[in-house]
Amino acid sequence: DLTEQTLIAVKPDGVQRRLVGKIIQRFEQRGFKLVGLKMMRVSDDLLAQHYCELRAKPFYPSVLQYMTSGPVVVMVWEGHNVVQTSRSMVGLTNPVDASPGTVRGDYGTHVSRNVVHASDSLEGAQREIKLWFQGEDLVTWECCDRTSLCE
Ligand code: YYY
Ligand code: MG
Repeated sequence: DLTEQTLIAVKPDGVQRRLVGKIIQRFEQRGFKLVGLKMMRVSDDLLAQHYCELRAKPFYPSVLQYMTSGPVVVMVWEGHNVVQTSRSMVGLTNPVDASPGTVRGDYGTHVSRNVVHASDSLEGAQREIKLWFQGEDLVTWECCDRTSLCE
């Protein structure tokens, strides 16, 4: 079974700019299944764990400050190769490098305001989903069209 799950989050800039619906729509249209969704303010502690790999980077303090400045919408999407596919749908980290047609290439304004987070590997996705969601907050449901979606 090649079905994977990944964590996608609309960052504070995406929420402020009313892009949540457009971003959800892209993942639905690509054939992925939404299995978790919530809006929340992120605690410093959760964010520090989420971005633990960036601790030594010069931009780390500003990332923490920005990501806690307003609510985020965090989601778990499921489907065949969803981790890699969603990275390509989201585009490169800096919007100046992100191709048009990607979320960051269409909506991103600056590397520090790049609209969305997407897990970068299967292991990363599993770690992040555990961090952001309790198991009982993920919903199992059947797609009526699952045979055409290669779930
Ligand atoms: O996975 P991705 O979000 O594409 O990039 P990361 O290298 O994991 O960095 C996480 C996050 O940090 C990025 O989305 C914006 C911010 N950031 C920044 O503010 N300035 C940089 N020079 C690099 C990253
Ligand atoms: Mg990353």
